[in-house]
Amino acid sequence: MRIVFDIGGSVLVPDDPDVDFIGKMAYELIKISEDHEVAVVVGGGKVARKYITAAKTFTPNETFKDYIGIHITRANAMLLIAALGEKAYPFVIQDFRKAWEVIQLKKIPIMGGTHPGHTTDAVSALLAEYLQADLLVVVTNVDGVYDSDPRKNPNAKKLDRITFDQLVEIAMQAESKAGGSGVVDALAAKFIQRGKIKTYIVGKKDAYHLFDVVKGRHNGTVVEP
Ligand code: U5P
Repeated sequence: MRIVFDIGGSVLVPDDPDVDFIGKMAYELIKISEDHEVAVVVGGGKVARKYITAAKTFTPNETFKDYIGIHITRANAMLLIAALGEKAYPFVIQDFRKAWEVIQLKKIPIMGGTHPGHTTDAVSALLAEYLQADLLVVVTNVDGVYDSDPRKNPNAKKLDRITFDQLVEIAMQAESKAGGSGVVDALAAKFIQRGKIKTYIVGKKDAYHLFDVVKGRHNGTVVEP
């Protein structure tokens, strides 16, 4: 299989870099890459948001702030590259076509952000579409997609299986309420729907055994037709 991983920045770097987690995930990714083609997109998370908030003091320019966010995603990507050692291409990839080229070299391409105006969720979905990936695995702070925000609603129910259309619907609702229900952002959901990309949305706990996750053994949400 060809598999794209979308690793949330706050999963990798909650406050400080989670060195233990990054090491374990790198180990799993290397194991997976023995049987599959692997590409990874890393987010900026909380650190990016702290920098963007700080920059608000000095500029109202949203595009400028997105560029700051992109820099943070690339710093996080460098950490994963360090953990993957020889198996990773040593530069953060900025172009989907280059990611394809790196896969042909039997190395793992690691991306962060690409252009202002979206998040790394959207980058992951586009990369998966471009590479015609068999599977997109999204690792987020919440352990799957819920019918409402589990951090606010104790009765929120996790959805084991949803369709592409349901994903878009839930992502749009979550975005309009500016709350996280563990779902990818609305633009990414649209790309997943457009590309008909089979997607697993899982939490950090599952990410410790990514090797099992790609085999379908996880507690997250499956998104399929
Ligand atoms: N960002 C972009 N373009 C990208 C990826 C990220 O502008 O392709 C910026 C956004 O401001 C985003 C921030 O909120 O970096 C951190 O990325 P993420 O962790 O939200 O994906």
